[in-house]
Amino acid sequence: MKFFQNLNNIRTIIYAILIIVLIIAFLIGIRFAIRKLRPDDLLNKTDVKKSNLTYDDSVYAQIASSLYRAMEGMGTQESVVYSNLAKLKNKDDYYQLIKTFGRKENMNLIEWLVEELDSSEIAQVNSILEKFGESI
Ligand SMILES: [Ca+2]
Repeated sequence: MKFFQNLNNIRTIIYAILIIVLIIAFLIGIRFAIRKLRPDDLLNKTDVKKSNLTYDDSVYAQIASSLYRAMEGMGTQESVVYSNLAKLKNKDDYYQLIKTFGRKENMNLIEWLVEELDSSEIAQVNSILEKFGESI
């Protein structure tokens, strides 16, 4: 009798462990799905009209890397952020920059700006992006 009770207990414990493992696997799966979707979604949705672009690809790459250098690590060089964003002349320049910037440390450009800037600095950025009807 005792043997069968013990067997039942072991079976219950094994089932409990299996269920916990399944729940953890499920949560990890959801996390990955969210992480993969969120930034890619934004990058994929932004269609760029190549004919509207003001600059060569290399210029967007330069702007993207200056922005990243101004924001990465401790503090932020806000004036570098403003002056680089001010080089954008239209929506397609902006979208091209977002695409070129891609993801750094798993964040896209807009996520970087929102994370690095306070509300008055975001207002400053929005006043730059406003001329072609964009905001962060
Ligand atoms: Ca920083």
